[in-house]
Amino acid sequence: MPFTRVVAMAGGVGGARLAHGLAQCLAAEALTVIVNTGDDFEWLGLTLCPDLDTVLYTLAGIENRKQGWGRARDTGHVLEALGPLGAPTWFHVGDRDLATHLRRSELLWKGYSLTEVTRVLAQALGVGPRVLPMTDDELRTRVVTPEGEMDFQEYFVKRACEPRVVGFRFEGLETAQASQAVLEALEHAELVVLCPSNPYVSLDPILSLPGIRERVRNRPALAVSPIIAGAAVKGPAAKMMRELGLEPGAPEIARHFAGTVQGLVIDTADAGSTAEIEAMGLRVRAAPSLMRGPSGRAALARVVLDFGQELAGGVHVDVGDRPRQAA
Ligand code: FO1
Repeated sequence: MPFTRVVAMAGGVGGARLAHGLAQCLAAEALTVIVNTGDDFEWLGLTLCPDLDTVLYTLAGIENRKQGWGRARDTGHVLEALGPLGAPTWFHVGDRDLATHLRRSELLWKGYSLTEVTRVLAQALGVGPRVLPMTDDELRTRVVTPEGEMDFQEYFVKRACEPRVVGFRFEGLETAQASQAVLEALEHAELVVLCPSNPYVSLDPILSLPGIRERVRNRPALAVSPIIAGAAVKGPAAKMMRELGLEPGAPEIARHFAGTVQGLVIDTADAGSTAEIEAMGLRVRAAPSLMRGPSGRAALARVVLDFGQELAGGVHVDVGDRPRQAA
């Protein structure tokens, strides 16, 4: 029997790619993707949700493949015109991408929740799986550095991840609540997948919301390591780990998620760490995890679903590709 209720948790590019792989293997209504909103920020008065957009564009097949974020075939006329007007131009918003930010901000101004707005955008873009922001409240990831705290996008884009990381703070965590839709999806999940996103700034904001980690613990759940042979496929995860005094590698990712998930998918390059990770009480599956192109995403998704089936202790699940429904 195929899975009918899989919940994936994702940040930006790596998470979006595995979500797309899962979408190729599951019926659209069988997949819910819960997305980090800790990277969200205000840009020229508009609300930008970079991880939500990366997931939406990737599931819609309209992402900029080279960058992983932003839209394919975008142009930069607005940004070019903004410079001489004295506006900040370090965050590269393309013209087509801007349309998403305008529409989202308009609907938020009208009083719709981020969950509702995301549903509208997903439908408009032809995205089949359900995409949920982790919360409708404001929670912002702040990066703690020796220079002081900074907004995530200031650290990530403006400063190109150069400042040394001392820690992270999720501003708003005292009051933010996971949305009802997120809590319900987790309660009914047959399998929870922590996608290969940055553990500290993409997945931890989601897992830190009240009620989320407990629900994940109570379901069959696995994580996919974003670190291959000591390096991050994309982004600053490995650099952050070194600066936090941790050794970048699959065992450290295992330590981070032990107690939350029961299984870890690691790259075949890290298969030598299997025994060390198993000693932490986790089950391990080694597989090629680089996700080259849509077929590489689907291949990793099949491994994840097969392993998930084993963790769920169920009978064999058919995890073969299904014909794609949307673009
Ligand atoms: N990342 C960059 O490295 N530089 C950019 O100028 C940039 C612009 C941008 C615009 C829209 C969007 O949705 C994402 C954008 N990103 C950019 C990516 C974003 O900062 C990161 O993907 C995440 O926040 C980390 O997951």
